[in-house]
Amino acid sequence: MSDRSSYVPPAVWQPAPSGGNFASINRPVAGPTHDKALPVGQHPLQLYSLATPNGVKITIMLEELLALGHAGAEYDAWLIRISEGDQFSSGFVEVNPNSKIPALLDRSVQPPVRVFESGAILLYLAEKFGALLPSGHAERAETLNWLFWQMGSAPYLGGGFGHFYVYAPEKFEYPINRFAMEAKRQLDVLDRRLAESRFIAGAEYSIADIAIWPWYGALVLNELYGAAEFLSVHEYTHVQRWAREIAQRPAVVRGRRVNRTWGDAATQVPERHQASDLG
Ligand SMILES: N[C@@H](CCC(=O)N[C@@H](CS)C(=O)NCC(=O)O)C(=O)O
Repeated sequence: MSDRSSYVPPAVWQPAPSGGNFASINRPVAGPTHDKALPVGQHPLQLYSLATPNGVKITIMLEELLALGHAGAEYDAWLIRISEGDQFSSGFVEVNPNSKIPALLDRSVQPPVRVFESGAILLYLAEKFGALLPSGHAERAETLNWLFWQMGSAPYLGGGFGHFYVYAPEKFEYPINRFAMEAKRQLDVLDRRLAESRFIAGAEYSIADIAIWPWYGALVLNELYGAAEFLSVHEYTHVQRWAREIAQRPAVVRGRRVNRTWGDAATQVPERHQASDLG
């Protein structure tokens, strides 16, 4: 192994420039950096987000709910440019004290309910509309197993593997090896599950699929980190089959476009306020 560092941690850590993508928005404290209220649209649900894997979980969920006929799931999706620090506005911090997208405000109830953490938002919406979360005790437990599996696992894929493979200022062998190992182990967990089950939690498409697909589905379709060859994703044939099936769902195609400001210009919908915004 190369890259053995001579770095010796000091007795007390001090902030230092780290380089790499996102270094400019990282800081060791929470709370707002500036006073700015969030915009509010006409719909009951106000989403403040960006089309990252965590963000599209919610726009896919909302588009699925609308496709199922839940008119109460109409939403305004406002763009939060995380690279410009929008997540540190006073208004955003009021909705999510953790300053990360996605964040949801449900104004259909008084007082309005704030919901942050993508898993909590998926669960909130599933319960509010009675959809995409089985009601049977065992099936519900299995769905929540995988929803929480995703919340615990994806940081190793995104903050671990993706960070060091793509965003870090240099290619460091130790963390890339460590997190590639874990990413492949997680893919194998999913592959074994999907060998026995059409969808993640069973026969029914659910919030577990919606949470997991934007990370692991996109990864095996080579739409995340350009790492398909590096991680030999062709080995995970069941994940591939599942990923392709979900990618074709119209609500998934629509949801992935909302709050998107990169890639093919024709597919970008930076803000969504009505169905016609998606063409
Ligand atoms: N566990 C959170 C993670 C959210 C998250 O990491 N969001 C990222 C974008 S994908 C973000 O807002 N980053 C901005 C920042 O760290 O300042 C969730 O699932 O909602």
